[in-house]
Amino acid sequence: MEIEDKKEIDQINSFIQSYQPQVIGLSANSHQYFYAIEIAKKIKSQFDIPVFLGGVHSTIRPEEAVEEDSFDGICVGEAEDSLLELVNRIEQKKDYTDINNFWFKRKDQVIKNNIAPLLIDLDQLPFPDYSIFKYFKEADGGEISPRFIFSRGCPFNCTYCCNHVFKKIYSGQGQYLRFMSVDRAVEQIRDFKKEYNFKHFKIDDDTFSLNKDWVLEFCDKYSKEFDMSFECNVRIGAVDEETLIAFKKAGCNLIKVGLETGNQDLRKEVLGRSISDQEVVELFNLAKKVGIKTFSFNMIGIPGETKETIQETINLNAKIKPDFMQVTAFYPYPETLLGQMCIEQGLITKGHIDCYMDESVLELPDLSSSQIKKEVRNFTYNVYKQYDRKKAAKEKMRQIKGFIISTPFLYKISRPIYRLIKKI
Ligand code: B12
Ligand code: SF4
Repeated sequence: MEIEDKKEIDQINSFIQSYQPQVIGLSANSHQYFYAIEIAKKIKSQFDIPVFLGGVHSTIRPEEAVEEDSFDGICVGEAEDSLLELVNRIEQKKDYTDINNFWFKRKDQVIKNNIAPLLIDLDQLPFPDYSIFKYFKEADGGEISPRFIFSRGCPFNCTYCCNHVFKKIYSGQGQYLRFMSVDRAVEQIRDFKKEYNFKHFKIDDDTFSLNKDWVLEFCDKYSKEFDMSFECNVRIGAVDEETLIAFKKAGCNLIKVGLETGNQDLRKEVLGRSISDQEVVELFNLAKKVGIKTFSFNMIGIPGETKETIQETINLNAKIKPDFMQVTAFYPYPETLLGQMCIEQGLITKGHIDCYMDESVLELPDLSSSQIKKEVRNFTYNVYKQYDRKKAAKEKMRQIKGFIISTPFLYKISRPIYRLIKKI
């Protein structure tokens, strides 16, 4: 991948020149990994500063990341303490190649340090310093919608998700699923509210509804102090009516739910999610009854997918009528069970892709990657078509507009035509 936007790398360079850091850290998931390499290479070509990589990709693929020369070291796993140790040692000009969680390549040798035990008491973590992000600085005084995370981990083992991979990496290193205390969570919101002006926030926990007692206590304490709305992720089967009522009272106005596929067998056998269609319908009905908006996450192009199973996903969405939908092409994340299965079955025909929304890297026996892309693009329209012609028409217009904007020739001729139509 090439950094196309020269402005972006110029910005990075001028920031480095003015800030004069002694160390640079990059964080990347698997989609961002190649971009991180490009950025590291550009930095290394101009500055003599050590660059480290951390985040999801170096955690699940350390053997690959450590071989990359543009990184001076890579980090495996959660690293609040280890990163602090690293920067302290760099500041003191001491050797840092024995620090937990870090891997280094020195000459032909790879130094693999141990993973430190997981931090169990999340209350010990300082609050994130959002002020370092330009976005928050600029938004200050205006309106922002911050994201909070109050727990780490997930007890489920969906085959396409990285959680079972993280669990394996951390096995024997302490309890994987951890929650900060409710008081600390509320304090974090309070602390942030002192600095920034916001009326709505997002809770990004993998599955916020997991611990019912925690959630009920949170809703109670939060609503006594704040009058702001929020949205969160919930898992079907891990949320009940009492919790949804408490959510509503506390200000939750949107729950986001992973539906993934409308075919029950694929959901269970391929994705590892033992959730019935009945449970899906019940949860969406319940949310409607309680007065909370809904959002469904869907994937197209999972192994075993056919035109018929896509139609089932469309039908199930048309039945539950979510207020918002997201559909993406399934991506086989490295080291996940489903990712491995795709490799074993020879389904992966493309390497890295830049677009993680509608591009598929798979060729399935019953669906080509271009068919998957087409189905992803038409999904929302196909759902609305079944019950709301106005929304379907709006979605079609959005698609046409997107197509024109992404086709330079059409975009060029569309503007004079548009002006002409407006005059008439
Ligand atoms: C919040 C979240 C989001 C938010 C991001 C909000 C934001 N502005 O950052 C939203 C909803 C937008 C999002 C979108 C997507 N996400 Co997401 N997301 C998460 C989630 C739930 C939590 C991530 C997080 O912030 N954790 C808290 C931080 C503190 O933890 P951390 O990132 O692991 O960082 C620790 C260590 O990794 C390390 N570390 C991290 N960086 C660095 C850097 C250095 C230098 C060092 C030393 C250490 C270090 O230290 C940190 C503290 O311990 C994870 C699930 C998870 N359990 O991780 C998925 C996850 C990261 N997302 C994932 C995916 C697939 C996506 C999407 C592609 C989904 C989609 N198709 O739309 C998009 C891609 C977005 C993009 N730009 O690339 C995958 C990534 C899989 C992979 N192999 O890359 C994950 C792992 C979930 C999964 N399915 O398995 N996501
Ligand atoms: S419930 Fe969600 S976060 Fe948990 S393993 Fe499944 S997909 Fe991942």
